[in-house]
Amino acid sequence: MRKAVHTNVIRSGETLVVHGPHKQLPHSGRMKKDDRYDRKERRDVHGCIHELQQLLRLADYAPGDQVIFLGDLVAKGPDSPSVVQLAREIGAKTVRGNHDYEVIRFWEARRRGDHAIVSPEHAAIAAKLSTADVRFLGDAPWFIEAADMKHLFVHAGFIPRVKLTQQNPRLMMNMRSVLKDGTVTAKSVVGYEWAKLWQGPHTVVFGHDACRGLQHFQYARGIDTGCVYGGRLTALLLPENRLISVAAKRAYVSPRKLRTVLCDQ
Ligand SMILES: [Mn+2]
Repeated sequence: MRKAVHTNVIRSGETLVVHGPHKQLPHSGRMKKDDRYDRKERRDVHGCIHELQQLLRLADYAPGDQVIFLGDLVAKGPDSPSVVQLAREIGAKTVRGNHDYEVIRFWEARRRGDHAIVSPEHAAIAAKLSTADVRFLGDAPWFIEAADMKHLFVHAGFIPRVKLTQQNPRLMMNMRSVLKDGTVTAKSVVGYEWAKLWQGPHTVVFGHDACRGLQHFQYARGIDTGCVYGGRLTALLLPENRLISVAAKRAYVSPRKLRTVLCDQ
């Protein structure tokens, strides 16, 4: 049974919208300071619709709860269009993931009559999404700030000791590590976790790093637990600050690929 206290809803009046790859300045979807919310759940879904539905049930989701995805709703998994459709139906928000970006880039180029070089997988997903689905992904900001709760939500990460207004959008979708000489890289299991070096004051919740899995540092939490590789789909419930997860039904992409493509780089 649902707890009666969970009844408030976030307003999204100040969410900024960013279209396309040509914008160099980062933008955020900032929520009003007086917004209230009960619980937020966030995750890298990668088309795993079955696990997403199961996780929402486990979270005791009910209309009025605000769900925030950490990007990469699409690609790799079995049913990307259903995931985007479900996200829209429940009034969720999402930040932009690197795979979402590829799909949007292809869709927008095609609409302009241009060509965009993307993988066949991303092109196929773009063809299957409705216009409303693509707009939902295309409207996603690079990051979302919940000012009242001191949390930031981003797909991959932020460069430590760099102001939010000077963060690089491409890195926000792709970065994983910082090398000893300060170089920021998309590689995993080299150098340091960027999250370890992040000094707040916001606590950042992020995905994208399935190779490292759960990360819990003073001011950052990584919750990509590799569902699409046969791991788990994880959500962080706020304000309880509680992790919940469900096991993947199966590995949709070989776990060996996770190791060779990401971890061993
Ligand atoms: Mn990603």
